[in-house]
Amino acid sequence: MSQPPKNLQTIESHIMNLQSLHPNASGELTGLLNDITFASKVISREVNKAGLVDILGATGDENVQGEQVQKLDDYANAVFMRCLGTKGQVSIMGSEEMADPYYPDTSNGSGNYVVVFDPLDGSSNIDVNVSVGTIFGIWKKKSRLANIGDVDLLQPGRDLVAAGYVIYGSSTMFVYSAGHGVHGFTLDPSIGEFLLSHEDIKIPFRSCIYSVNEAYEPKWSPEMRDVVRQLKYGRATKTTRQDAPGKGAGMTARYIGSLVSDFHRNLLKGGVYLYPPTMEKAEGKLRLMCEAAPLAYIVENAGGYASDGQQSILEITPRKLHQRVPLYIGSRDDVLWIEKMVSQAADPI
Ligand code: P6P
Repeated sequence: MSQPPKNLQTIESHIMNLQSLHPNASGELTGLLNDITFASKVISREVNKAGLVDILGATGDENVQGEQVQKLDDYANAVFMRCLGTKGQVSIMGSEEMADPYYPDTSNGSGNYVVVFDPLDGSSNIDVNVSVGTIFGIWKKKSRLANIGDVDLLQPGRDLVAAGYVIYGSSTMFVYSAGHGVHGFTLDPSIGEFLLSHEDIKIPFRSCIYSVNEAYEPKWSPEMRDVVRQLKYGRATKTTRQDAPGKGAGMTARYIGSLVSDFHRNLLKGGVYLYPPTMEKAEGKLRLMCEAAPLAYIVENAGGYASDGQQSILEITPRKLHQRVPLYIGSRDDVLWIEKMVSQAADPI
């Protein structure tokens, strides 16, 4: 007989405990977070049987990003659309899979919340059985319901009230923060519950891992080439990395090509993920609202930092829903150093 897990706390009870920190809370955010955990269980079931049924491969359509839409992308987006805001809490939904925002019916609720999500990031990896993920951010609307619009949607990450991601890997994990630490829950499929497995996650101050697609090196700026060279050979401004035993002066490289997977590993072990701009993509590839800002909120609540090379990701007010940004995210010491190297090159005086 296996021993019962020491801590049988479900994510629902954890979220309820957080709600008790806010005596005036209406319970709407709690309900919304529970909607998201339910949606991720439904998506997890489908992702984990991919390959067994005809849900692999592309639909033949292109999304607003000009990328091939995978069947599971569509499915995951539909699940989020159907499961979120069941009590009228959500007045605007933005999805990486939809060109325009969606305005749900709020007649039976307050419409207090705005949710932006990437329903299935890294989905091109599904066909080769690599982990993929969901990323979400939750803001509070600023206007009266009658005047809902871009001022409510295009908010900086600094104003997030909660954010999180789900990683569909060797196990399905739900990691979130509502401003009181970062907590990870692992799905026990036998009971259909997310159980607390990583309480109060803190990212190591220094990295021992760097994650970047080095195939683009010829298209980077000279200072970015120097940054990655120093990550390999050891930073000129640092002594040998005592915190990376056996790694000598530099770090080890890990790049899965699935942002949630690379981010999650770096969060737990200490690492820095880089998606620099290139000559073709001056703004980088990753989306500010549905990828960079939610993960920046998570990493800052875990003691890390996220930058676009000039400023904190959380300080950027989006110009548009699908705005892209360069992204450097992970262990605080290394991301601050990268931001210094990049901003000095941009403004050498
Ligand atoms: P590249 C997946 O398409 C994604 O948005 C992230 O999940 C991933 O980190 C990145 O793009 C990979 O991009 O250009 O290295 O293939």
